[in-house]
Amino acid sequence: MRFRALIGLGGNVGDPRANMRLALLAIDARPDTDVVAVSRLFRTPPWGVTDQPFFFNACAAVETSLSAHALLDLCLETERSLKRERRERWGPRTIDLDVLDHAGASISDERLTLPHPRIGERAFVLVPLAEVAPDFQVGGLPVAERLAGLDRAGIEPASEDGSWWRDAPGDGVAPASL
Ligand code: A4P
Ligand code: MG
Repeated sequence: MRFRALIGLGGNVGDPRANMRLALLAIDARPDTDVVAVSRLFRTPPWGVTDQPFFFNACAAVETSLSAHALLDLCLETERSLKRERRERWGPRTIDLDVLDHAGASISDERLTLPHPRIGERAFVLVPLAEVAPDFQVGGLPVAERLAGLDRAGIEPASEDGSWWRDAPGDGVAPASL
């Protein structure tokens, strides 16, 4: 059984683009999961706690045989691997990988909430999400309509297209090292 799932990526410490790229390459390299669409990379003003550096954000659509919880575990493991790798080698780095959707499932347990509860109020999620899943419903409205009511000031594309994770500098860094 293959499921369609949506993942939100973000980071604001060190080299978020490089970390997001490594995360997507590692996920795509797995036999059970294919990355089928990636948004452009966006530079986004910090939301929530505003006294921190700008973020980079993107969204990806994947096809996976993993359950929602197994996909969450993959995201958390990938985050941990990148943080550990980067902390040892190059100083502080961080990356966040959120499961935004897993085949439309509604889940609410101590580990996982789906759909991700705060998508609807976050332009830094909705702007990239609109590129990979424009019809995805957030609180009963398609992403594009949901975005219409939100402040997207300061959110700017940081890549030409959705291929930034395949052709970025650093080729030769083996995702298998994760
Ligand atoms: N968890 C439950 N449901 C999910 C889900 N659907 N996806 C649990 C992922 N995780 C889920 O996650 C903590 C726990 O949530 C996980 O272990 C999992 O079991 P976390 O991402 O470490 O939580 P957090 O970061 O403390 O909380 P929160 O509110 O999710 O923060 P975010 O979403 O990470 O926000 N501004 C901009 N411009 N761009 C950003 O990316 N990000 C944040 C942090 C703040 N401001 C930002 C951005
Ligand atoms: Mg999070």
